[in-house]
Amino acid sequence: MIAQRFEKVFDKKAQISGFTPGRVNLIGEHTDYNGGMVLPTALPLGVSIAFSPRNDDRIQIWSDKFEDLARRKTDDAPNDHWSDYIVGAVKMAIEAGYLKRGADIAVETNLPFGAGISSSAAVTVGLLKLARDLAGSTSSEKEIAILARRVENEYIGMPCGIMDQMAVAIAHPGQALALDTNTLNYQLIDLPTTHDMAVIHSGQFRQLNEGRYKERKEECDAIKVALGRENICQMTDVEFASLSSLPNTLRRRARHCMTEHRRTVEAVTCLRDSHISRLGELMNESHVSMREDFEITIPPVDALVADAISFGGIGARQTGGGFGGCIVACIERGKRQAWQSELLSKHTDAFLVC
Ligand code: GAF
Repeated sequence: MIAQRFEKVFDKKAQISGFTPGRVNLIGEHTDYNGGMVLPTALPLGVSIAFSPRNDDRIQIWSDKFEDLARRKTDDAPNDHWSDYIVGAVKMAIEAGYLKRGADIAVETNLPFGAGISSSAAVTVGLLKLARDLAGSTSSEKEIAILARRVENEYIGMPCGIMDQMAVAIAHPGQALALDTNTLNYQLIDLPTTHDMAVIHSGQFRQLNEGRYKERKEECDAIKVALGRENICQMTDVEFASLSSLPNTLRRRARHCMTEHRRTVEAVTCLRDSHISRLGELMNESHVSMREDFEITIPPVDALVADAISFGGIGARQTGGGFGGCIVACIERGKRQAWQSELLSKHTDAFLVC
């Protein structure tokens, strides 16, 4: 229990504690910084945080994952330490008026890191929500998600979109968040009870901020300039054709953004109408687009996805930023155990997340 952990580490009671889930994205990848649609769902796994404000500018953070107590300050710059995200969230909580000075914080998580299932968004959103609640502020979950994204964009220097923060702030396990990242309008849709969305880690660990995400973001920025619009996911066929003078690589990136958005819009309808076989096809097409056009998959993940489908999955795809991490597969609940055993016995680096 996180409150007990806090008490043991800091020798006092935490003033507030809570749990924030991780997320898995069912479809709609790299659309969230291009004004497109995303369809993530919350996981039963996540991050528990307990904290108490301090009367000075120190930030002390205990992490079970690192079995370490980090001693930081509210004016610290990021220094590539695991505690950076929490320091950034504390600074943002101060800027938002939720917190006056530093804090003592304990964090426990059962989310694997570098898996593409949003451990960082769960930490930043979780801390900001607790600080908001303790301060008695009426800020909405959407406002919290926007602040948490700013921690990544402005403090960490990771140019991510808004999907992860909105998903972990708003969705609950068993529900998908159909989010239009252009307007931030959303609806929650129940997942089918007949099928599971299995999350399997490929065993290939990745780091989002290692440069390739930024590279894709810059390529999309170049497409935005060429089209003269920010929400390039919503480009028309005519606009896509007008990109013919761009290098082939950029045209493929543009095609992914356009088709992935369209697939995700259709997937929302399929989920609402319980049209699961078509949802599976869209997941498969999404993986092909990430592999061929956006080029963010790696061979071991491609092989895992291919087997997840050939062993009986309705659909499967890499999920998250790319270059390793997890796949998500839609599988009939009754077939799940046999399917999972066969897949994991062939892919010995892979392991079940949930
Ligand atoms: C990462 C980012 F943080 C998200 O904003 C999103 O772009 C995703 O990669 C790719 O869809 O999780």
